[in-house]
Order: sequence, then structure tokens, then C-alpha cells
Amino acid sequence: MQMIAIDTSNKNFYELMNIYEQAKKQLEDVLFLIKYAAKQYYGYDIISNITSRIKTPQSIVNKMKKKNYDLTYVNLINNINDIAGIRIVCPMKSDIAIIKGIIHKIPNIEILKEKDYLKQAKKSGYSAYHMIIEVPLEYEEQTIYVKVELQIRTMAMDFWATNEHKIKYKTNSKISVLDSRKLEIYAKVLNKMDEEFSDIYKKQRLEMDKYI
Ligand code: 0O2
Repeated sequence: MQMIAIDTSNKNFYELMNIYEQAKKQLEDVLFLIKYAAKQYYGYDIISNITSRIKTPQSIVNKMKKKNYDLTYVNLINNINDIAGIRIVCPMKSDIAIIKGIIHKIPNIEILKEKDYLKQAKKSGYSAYHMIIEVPLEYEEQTIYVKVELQIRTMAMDFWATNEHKIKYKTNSKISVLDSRKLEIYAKVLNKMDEEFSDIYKKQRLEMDKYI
């Protein structure tokens, strides 16, 4: 199968997508348990929501072409890390570090790669924490290892990224330099807001702790 060219209408392609779907579901189930447990522990929802998707066949092909990979299964499996994607959205910027720490403690998964676009936002203004996670999956009586991309964002980052994705990132139509610059500036403003909300919350918690 590995050197075979991808045919997105073929049954093999759908079987492969089904494997990614199962791995995504397996990790997502664990994340929902963490969401529930963390709410009990921290007293608020440090994870506001969890969403997921399997990349569409067209989007997979586009990404492979953009990255100059021949359209083979081996290239798809080895190089496209976000076929299965899960997104965690949290209220505060400081929640991201907590969630990251919890994920590092999940047994039986391996974190293959981490990208910190919080420390250094992308040129576009995009900010988030990305992890490529290898999930062991029982499939046809053997264990196979499947990659799932996890994106952790605050609500503010998610608001910006969702709209920028619609306006600029995924559109072929170019937006003006001025509008691009505006989006970059708004990303910075939102980041500042994220940091200040986290700081105010931290101060308020310290104040409350005095009375406990
Ligand atoms: P879509 O449609 O969102 O799925 P890798 O090969 O894993 O090292 P990769 O996947 O090329 O790296 O890049 P990266 O930086 O990890 O980004 C992967 C995803 O992050 C993108 O997926 C987007 O979801 C999101 N992202 C990255 N940059 C931007 C940006 O500037 N704006 C927005 N709105 N989202 C961004 P896809 O497959 O490109 O797109």
C-alpha cells in the first residue's frame, strides 16, 4: 500500500481515514475525562471546549502539493501530521500550560513534536500551542501508532484564528497589505488582553486564598 499513489475515491483511502478517526476518538475520549476531572479540581472549566475533525481529502491533497510531496500513502502517513486534529479551547492563557502539563502525563501516548506559537507567534499573528501525539490503536489484532495533532488555544486566539482562517489563511484571494497588517495588530491586541486577564485572575486568586 505504501508506495501506491493516493486515490481519494478508493476504499483503501477511506479505510485509512477510518483508522485516523478511531485514533482521534480514542484520544478525544481521554481529553473529555480530563476536562471533567480538571473542572472538579480547579473549580472552573479550564477546558471550555474540545472539537475535532478529520482533514478532508481535498485539503490533504492540497497540503501535500503545497509541501511538494508526491501523492503516495507513504508520504501522507509520514509527513502529514494533522489528518486527525483535535482542538482544545480554554479561557485563560495560563490554562494552556496547565493543560500541556496534564497531557504530558497521559500514559501510553507519545508526544512526537511540540510547536510553541505562544512564545513566538507566526508572522501572520497566529498563536497557539501544537502537539503531534502518537496514539496506540488496536487494529486487526495488532497495535498500530497513529498521529493526531492537538491544538491548544485560548478563546481569544480561537476567535482570531477562526476568522483569519476564513478571511485570509485558507483563501486564494489576496487581502491587502493594510488589511493583513490590521490582522497582525489585532492578534497582538488580543494577546495582550489574554495576558492581562490571566494576571488579573492570578491576583484575584491570591487575594481569595488569604481568606481560606
Ligand atoms: P487547516 O485547514 O486548519 O487544517 P508540520 O508539518 O506538522 O510540522 P504544518 O502542519 O505544516 O507543520 O504547520 P503548523 O504550523 O503546525 O500548522 C498547522 C495548522 O495550524 C494549520 O493547518 C492551521 O490549522 C493552523 N495554522 C497555522 N498557521 C496558521 C495561520 O497563520 N492562521 C490560521 N488561521 N491558522 C493557522 P492547515 O493544514 O494549514 O490548515
